[in-house]
Amino acid sequence: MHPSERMTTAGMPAATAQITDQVAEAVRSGLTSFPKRLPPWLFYDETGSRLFDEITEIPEYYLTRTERSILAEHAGAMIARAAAGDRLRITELGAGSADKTRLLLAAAMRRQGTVIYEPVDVSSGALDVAQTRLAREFPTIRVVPRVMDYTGGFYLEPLERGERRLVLYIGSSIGNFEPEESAQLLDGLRQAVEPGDAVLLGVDLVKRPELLISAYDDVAGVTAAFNLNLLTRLNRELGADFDTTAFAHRATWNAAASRMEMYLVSRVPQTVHLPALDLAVDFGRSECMHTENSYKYRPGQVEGMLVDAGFKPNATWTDRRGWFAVCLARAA
Ligand code: AVI
Repeated sequence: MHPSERMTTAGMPAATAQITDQVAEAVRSGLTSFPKRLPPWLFYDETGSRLFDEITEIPEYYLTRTERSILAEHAGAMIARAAAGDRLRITELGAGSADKTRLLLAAAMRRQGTVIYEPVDVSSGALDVAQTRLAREFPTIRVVPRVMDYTGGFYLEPLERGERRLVLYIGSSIGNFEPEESAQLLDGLRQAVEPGDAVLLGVDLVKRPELLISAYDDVAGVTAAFNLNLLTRLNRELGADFDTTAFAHRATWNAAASRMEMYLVSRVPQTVHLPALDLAVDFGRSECMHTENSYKYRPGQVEGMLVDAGFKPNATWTDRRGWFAVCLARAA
């Protein structure tokens, strides 16, 4: 069912009703907090996922392009190091980055002829798309999708004899979690894998604030549309009456916390109604509602996070400008 068809929760399939409840709870708690906030996972409805794909192509958003260049140059070495003589099974957290994953899968196929690829995502739709695309491109690949909300913990299928697992967490996705959440995620991952298994983590590095700010506030306004789409989603799913023209997109660099922050700023004093939550919310002029943090790391910082979680860093690759890092570590 398309989300726009969700008028009420009565009679809906249980899974859909549950997702709507999760949205309702997050929105109620965020809009009744001070300062107001909405969680970044709300960005990714159908339109938001499409807008994010567009963001990865805009000139200012260097992240995807830079990480892809690192993978294009070093995929063979990454796979060889991770495999350490064994057959690799590749597990990826999030199925959205299949485009870059392809470079690693191709390197694994060259090395071992075939590969078991387990994309893990909360959305079965995203997994279906990844599976169809990859099966077309790599006829001998075995794609085994897993629908799982890995932020709540991991369950990974046991390996077969002679196999070693490489878990991919690329695309700077870890940067959207708070430090304690990312530490928890890496701890959970360490507990779910076997000693000797590997993780490949892609992270964005600290750089000049102008570069960071334009990556999150592009001239064409794609990131603004991505941010504002959150309000359109609440209008559709919760019957809210957000006027998207009455809010502005803002992206700021918080040097002390080492993160980009995104906000929706109320242009005027206004009251928004959310009938599904039986809630009316007042916004003052220029009041900021926080929608995302995107952490940027210093060289060596991510290796430290991996060590704290029980991994042993093996190698780190960066681009020539030192803008992005891909770090391989092994479960100790
Ligand atoms: C998905 N995530 C890594 C993106 C980022 O850069 O934090 C989401 C994004 N937000 C604005 N532009 C892109």
